[in-house]
Amino acid sequence: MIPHWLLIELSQLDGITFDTQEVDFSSRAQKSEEYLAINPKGVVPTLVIHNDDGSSSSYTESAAIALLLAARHPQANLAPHNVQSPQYAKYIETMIYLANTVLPAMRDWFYASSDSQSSSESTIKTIKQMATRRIGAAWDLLDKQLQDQPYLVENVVGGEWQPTAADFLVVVLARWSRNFDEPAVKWNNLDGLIRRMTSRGSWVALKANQELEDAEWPQ
Ligand SMILES: N[C@@H](CCC(=O)N[C@@H](CS)C(=O)NCC(=O)O)C(=O)O
Repeated sequence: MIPHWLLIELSQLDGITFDTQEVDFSSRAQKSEEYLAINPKGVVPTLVIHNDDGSSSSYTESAAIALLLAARHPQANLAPHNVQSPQYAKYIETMIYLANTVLPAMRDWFYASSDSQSSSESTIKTIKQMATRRIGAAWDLLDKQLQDQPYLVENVVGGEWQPTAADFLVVVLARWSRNFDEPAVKWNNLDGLIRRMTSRGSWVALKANQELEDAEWPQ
């Protein structure tokens, strides 16, 4: 979802073209020989970039793809421009925090049974509890980071705050928590960010493209 959303954003602002290909989990297409050739981890997402010389390169890891897209298209202002600035450092720190802490905890929550290869209800419950605790602690921290500012990282262009790739990524992660006992929208500042980000035209296009079953999130 994160590469797709950013690509829609870039195609609107920067005129880049892309297409998407669904990976059918029900037939385990993510583990097929053909797919493993472009992503040996056997997971989504994969970004394939067609190079000027006719070759193509594939890239994996959702947060890395987000960083890459932001860096390759500076006109879209998805990252602070000055790599020497404290704002850029905060941006990288936030992206790594989301990738290192929140994403793996989400993976643990959703894949508690298959990744642990356990059918023990108590094992699965413990994994989910640990993941939930980590995710809640992350929402606390990110909510504080949003105190008195509209986006996670100061990225002011022409006098106006612009969202960075970190804001797009956190909203995707927040959506995954929508059916948790404590969804991210329960944190006020995060809720504000989610509403700001999901009012973008690119989110509306993403929802239509992905035919999201819960098109009404956030309620
Ligand atoms: N660290 C990877 C994790 C990717 C991941 O776990 N993707 C899930 C979907 S959200 C997946 O492909 N699951 C299918 C599987 O594990 O077989 C990333 O951030 O790109």
